Amino acid sequence: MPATRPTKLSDSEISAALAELPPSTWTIAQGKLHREYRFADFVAAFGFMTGAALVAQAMDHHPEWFNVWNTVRVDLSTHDAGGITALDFKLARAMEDLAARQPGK
Ligand code: H2B
Repeated sequence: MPATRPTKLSDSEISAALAELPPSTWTIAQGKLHREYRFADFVAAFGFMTGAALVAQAMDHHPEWFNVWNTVRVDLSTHDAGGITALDFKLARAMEDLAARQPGK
């Protein structure tokens, strides 16, 4: 683990960071940064997850997620900090870039 991990963001910091993401994509649900992706099919969904897994491992910051066929539901929070941190927004932005490279529904 790096010597310093980001600290939990305040509600106003979260609102500001959400506003930087594409509209109507990520929300806050149960204290986590949440998004549901729909892809063309399972291969596209799993392609996205494969890319995201490599980014997550490189960041040492891992998503909670659920996949069924073309759908991937993602919940991001920083367990070590007990909430949402800048790392969650960094991973969300990387996921947006990866999702844009997969065929959508
Ligand atoms: N992922 C997430 N989402 N939150 C964490 O606090 C976290 C992680 N901590 N991945 C990392 C791993 C930690 O457990 C290791 C030891 O660095």
